[in-house]
Amino acid sequence: MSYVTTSTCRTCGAFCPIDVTIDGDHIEKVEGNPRAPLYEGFICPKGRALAADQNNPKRLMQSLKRMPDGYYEPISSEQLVEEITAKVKVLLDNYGPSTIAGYNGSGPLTEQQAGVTMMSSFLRAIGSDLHFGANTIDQPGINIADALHGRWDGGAIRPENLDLFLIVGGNPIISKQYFPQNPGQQLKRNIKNGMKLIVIDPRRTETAKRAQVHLQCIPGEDPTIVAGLIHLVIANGTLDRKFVDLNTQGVAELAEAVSKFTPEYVCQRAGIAEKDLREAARLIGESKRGHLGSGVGPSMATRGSLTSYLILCLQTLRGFWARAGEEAIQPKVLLPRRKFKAQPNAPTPAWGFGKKFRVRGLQATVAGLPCSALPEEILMPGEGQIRALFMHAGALVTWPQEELARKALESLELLVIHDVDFSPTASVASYVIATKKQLEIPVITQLMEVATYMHPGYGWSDPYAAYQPALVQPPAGSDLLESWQIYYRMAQKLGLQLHCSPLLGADPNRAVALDMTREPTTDEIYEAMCRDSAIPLAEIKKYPDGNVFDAARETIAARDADCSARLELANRDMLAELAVVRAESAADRRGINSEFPYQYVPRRLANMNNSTRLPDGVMKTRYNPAYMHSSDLAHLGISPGEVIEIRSRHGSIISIADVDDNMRPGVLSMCHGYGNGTGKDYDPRRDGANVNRLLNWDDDYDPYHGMPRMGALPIAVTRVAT
Ligand SMILES: Nc1nc2c(c(=O)[nH]1)N[C@H]1C(S)=C(S)[C@@H](COP(=O)(O)OP(=O)(O)OC[C@H]3O[C@@H](n4cnc5c(=O)[nH]c(N)nc54)[C@H](O)[C@@H]3O)O[C@H]1N2
Ligand SMILES: Nc1nc2c(c(=O)[nH]1)N[C@H]1C(S)=C(S)[C@@H](COP(=O)(O)OP(=O)(O)OC[C@H]3O[C@@H](n4cnc5c(=O)[nH]c(N)nc54)[C@H](O)[C@@H]3O)O[C@H]1N2
Ligand code: SF4
Ligand SMILES: [Mo]
Repeated sequence: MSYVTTSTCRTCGAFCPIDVTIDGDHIEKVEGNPRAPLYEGFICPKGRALAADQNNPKRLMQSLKRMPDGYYEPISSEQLVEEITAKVKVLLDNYGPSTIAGYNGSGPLTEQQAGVTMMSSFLRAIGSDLHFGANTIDQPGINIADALHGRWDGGAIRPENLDLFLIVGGNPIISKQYFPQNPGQQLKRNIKNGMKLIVIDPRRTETAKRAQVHLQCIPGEDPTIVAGLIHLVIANGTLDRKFVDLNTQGVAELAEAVSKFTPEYVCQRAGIAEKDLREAARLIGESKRGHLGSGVGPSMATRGSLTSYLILCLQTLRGFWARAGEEAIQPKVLLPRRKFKAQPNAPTPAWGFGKKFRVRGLQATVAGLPCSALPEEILMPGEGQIRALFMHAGALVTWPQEELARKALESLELLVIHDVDFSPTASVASYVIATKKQLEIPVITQLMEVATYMHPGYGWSDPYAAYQPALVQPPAGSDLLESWQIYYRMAQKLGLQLHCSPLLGADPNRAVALDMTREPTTDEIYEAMCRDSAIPLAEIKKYPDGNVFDAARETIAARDADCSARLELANRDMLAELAVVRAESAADRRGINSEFPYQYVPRRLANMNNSTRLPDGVMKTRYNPAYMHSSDLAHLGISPGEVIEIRSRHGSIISIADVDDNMRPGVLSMCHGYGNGTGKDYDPRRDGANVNRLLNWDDDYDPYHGMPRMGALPIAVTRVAT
């Protein structure tokens, strides 16, 4: 007899509430939950595919061990813990803790929330501070800019009150970033209520199609365009004088720095029409309650920190921040209460923390440890060489420079990968830990509250939270672990004490010491992670559809009488970088020439979340097409569906061309997370292509967080004779 129960989809950060039809331990169907608040029953194709995913015949049922001949043999979870612990012990004894690192990717982070805390606690317990993540190949500039500019303690304006939203290189309708709950409907409703939408993107995206103004720019020109907008807003006399005088410093220096970013210069350089730029500036200047954000586009195009910094400056110049007496967005529910105040938090240092890596002189920044140091720190002999890595990610298809990633991961003395199937990255591991899938694990929504500390585009503007239990048992005959279990069991065997706490926003001294004599349940770990939460977890558990908890609403308090903090509009490093932009030759910087006449840019696809793979036959296309404008395809003599070669100064891939007249001519758009095949068996129509082969860690990397050029990349495109 089948029945319907509720859960939360954790495939991406939107955390949509779902109705799950179950028969015994078989998931029959997954639909949106229309009774849940805020989401209006929304679900995307990936959410619906959870049923097929759960029943994927290719899923890992047992953990695997790499044998000396390179083949993998099943290993029991008991034996696996035994062997991995023994290897860790040898490494600790011989080389010390700084040779052991952990890495959490993004998909696994949302699905295995207890895993992150426990990996982190384990590393701390052995004395290693090497806990890496994907943030420094994502949007680290947002964190850098926040620190350099200072944060408005009242937070952003509530989305339903916005009269303007500007997005630079992001596509919320597909990615959900900035409008995580049913973005299409939210945007539609806001626009109907008078909100103006401005999109800066070389592609006429699903979001751009709804925009009043779409600046379909040349990739990589975001600092130029935002500087031009700042120039116009100041020149038009539309800055919020009162707000600026009370809360900021450096407006005169900023005005001077952008003065040469005249509309003529900006539009000529960025390939956009002057009337559109002026219209955008007029809308920004006229609006009272705006929000300006950015996605991965400008971050991947290099100078992401500068773009994010300029966006914050523009937002502040217009006073687009929530004021005293208003209801705050992103209040905490499963985290300790956070108070909001209508005043600035002064800037803080952004980079140069802790150990200096041997690679490119990189250090930790407010965006975390530099991912770009990791492959070479694994390969480089000597003091500090990383010899063991615990990884929960798809690195081989999500890190730039696949060849180097492969070489580094294969050279490790111990590489432990958590995985749900035998992914490309699993295929280089010493051990692959067969991991439970999301509907076999209880869920809390805490992680997306944590995410608000790192990125403004996640979480809920209302105090929403949900908990649902695990819905089904893993398949009969399987031997699976949740990702946290290995860390607890190793700690137990090594006689170490682990602690459990939320990742951010909590008092570290209040972390819960776990009972190391009896293994906790996931629910008990969640209890510990939610210690001191604004609403007790037990209360949240009473609402199987999730709920908005009015008791957790927060009103923004008035400014302290003695507040003297100011938001910084003229950070020296940022303005120096801006001066470099203005002084350089745009053509040289872009690197377009007769050998590489096109530009590659990143994008997300509706049917794929990073490198999380869906079972065969669920989606119409399995691969990641290379989208170009029809005029470019005609010029190259390529028809849609034909096999092409894409070549950059660093490498080449074989892909399948597709037509999209929403592209700016001269630009090729392609999604990451696919394809790691080579040789005769490789079929780009089955496997897709790994765009990370086109990239290189040394290419235009950021001097602080180390993220290299991952977009606005010069490429050549040719037809491959079949
Ligand atoms: N060229 C290029 N590269 C990029 C990007 C880009 O735009 N262009 N984007 C970057 C960004 S923003 C990010 S966040 C990273 C993301 O990349 P990663 O941080 O690597 O994260 P995912 O791709 O989500 O990780 C999915 C992998 O983890 C495995 N896995 C193991 N356990 C689980 C589990 O419990 N659940 C799930 N779903 N998977 C599991 C899956 O099988 C799959 O192999 O990629 C970055 N890389
Ligand atoms: N369906 C789906 N949703 C996802 C993900 C996924 O893989 N699939 N990944 C999740 C993750 S990890 C992240 S970080 C977020 C990212 O969220 P978004 O940033 O919204 O993601 P994208 O859809 O890649 O949007 C980037 C946009 O930048 C544009 N762009 C490219 N280069 C440039 C440039 O130089 N300048 C400008 N102005 N624009 C440019 C691209 O055309 C694209 O439309 O999405 C999350 N949500
Ligand atoms: S948007 Fe799709 S993948 Fe993301 S949580 Fe919602 S249903 Fe899941
Ligand atoms: Mo990301």
